[in-house]
Amino acid sequence: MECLESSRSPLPWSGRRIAHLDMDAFFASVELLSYPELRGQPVVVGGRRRRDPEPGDAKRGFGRLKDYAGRGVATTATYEARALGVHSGLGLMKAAALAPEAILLPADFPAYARMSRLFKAAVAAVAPVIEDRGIDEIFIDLTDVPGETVALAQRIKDAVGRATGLSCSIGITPNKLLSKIASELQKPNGLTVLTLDDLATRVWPLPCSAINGIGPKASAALEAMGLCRIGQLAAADPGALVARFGRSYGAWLWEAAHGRDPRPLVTEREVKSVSRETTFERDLHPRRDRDTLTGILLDQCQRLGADLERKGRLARTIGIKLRYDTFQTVTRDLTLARATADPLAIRDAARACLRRVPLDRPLRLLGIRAGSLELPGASAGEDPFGEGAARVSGMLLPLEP
Ligand code: TTP
Ligand code: MG
Ligand code: MG
Repeated sequence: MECLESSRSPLPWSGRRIAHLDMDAFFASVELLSYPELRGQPVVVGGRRRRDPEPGDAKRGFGRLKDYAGRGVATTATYEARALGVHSGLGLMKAAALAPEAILLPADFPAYARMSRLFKAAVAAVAPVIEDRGIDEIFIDLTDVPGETVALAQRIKDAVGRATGLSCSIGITPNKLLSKIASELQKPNGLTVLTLDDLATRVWPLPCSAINGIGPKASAALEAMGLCRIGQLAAADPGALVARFGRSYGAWLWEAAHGRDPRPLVTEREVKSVSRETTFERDLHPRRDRDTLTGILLDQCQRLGADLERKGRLARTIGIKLRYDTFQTVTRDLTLARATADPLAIRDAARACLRRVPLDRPLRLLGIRAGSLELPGASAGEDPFGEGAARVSGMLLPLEP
């Protein structure tokens, strides 16, 4: 409580009004636009990629989860399927045990990308300061947009609905951290406005894992310290958090629990880097789990390459981030002779970085980052380090928390 007082600003919005918008059951909802007859039913998206229709498909009808055999996972599920326990990341065979009659649809990524562009354009027409957070979510800075907060949020939801036929959930608070929490609170089709005065009643009762950036491992470690709820984390001794989680993450945990987050929105024009990172379900050892780690790295490189392509940028620097089982985090980066969006070139650079960090402890997180982004052709012909040469720098990268 004491801490809450000290963070309270005389302005109800601490000067800022930040929205987080996240589409509801996004992939599944896009599918329902094509198959309205499935509305109200449990529907799961996942498994094989979409193929061209074959003769007899129409007669066979929709596939059911119970008929699925394989190692695919659910990418998402309608809220009707979630009520039966199906969620993103769940193996489809396990999902079939919970919801055998649920309809299984293959993913159609180009369709989701199209809808993603449409909803973002619709929001931009109402409020132009947007940070793109991925296929189905954005932050919107409403500070300078005229209008009462709830009415404005409703206008944005209506604009998204008109442009796509889809529903979304919006959270509006003084910062990105709280808005990301708020948008989840009343899903689907939610509209949640919180001020710092609501912190104790609406945020502190939530589990620590409700904070974006506190994954399963960190929340387990917090739980072991007796800190299960955000309110308990806020009341914890910040020194003990730093001792357990390191100076940067420990201090961030405490600030986050107090609802403090000064980060500005990073708008498209200002994108200086793109990154992908994975926190593992269990700690992975660089030697014993080498194959798994190699697979994860390659997957990240492919995703990063696709991110760059989508943004129409090439990267001049590639960085890696590792977090050890101790929560200590190290980063390395490398400046390339030639800007690239090629996943294999990104992988080679990441491997060169990895050779420069100690790999003797289990890892809980691996991330890669593409920085010094430029437009294709921006440095054509210029190759200060010679063909294929790369300059390695040991600088610590300020990667996102
Ligand atoms: P989310 O916004 O996390 O989930 P969602 O939109 O399906 O549902 P919610 O209403 O809770 O927001 O993810 C957006 C899309 O990203 C989701 O529709 C499918 C895809 N996705 C995956 O492919 N794998 C995953 O593990 C997750 C979480 C999402
Ligand atoms: Mg969503
Ligand atoms: Mg999302």
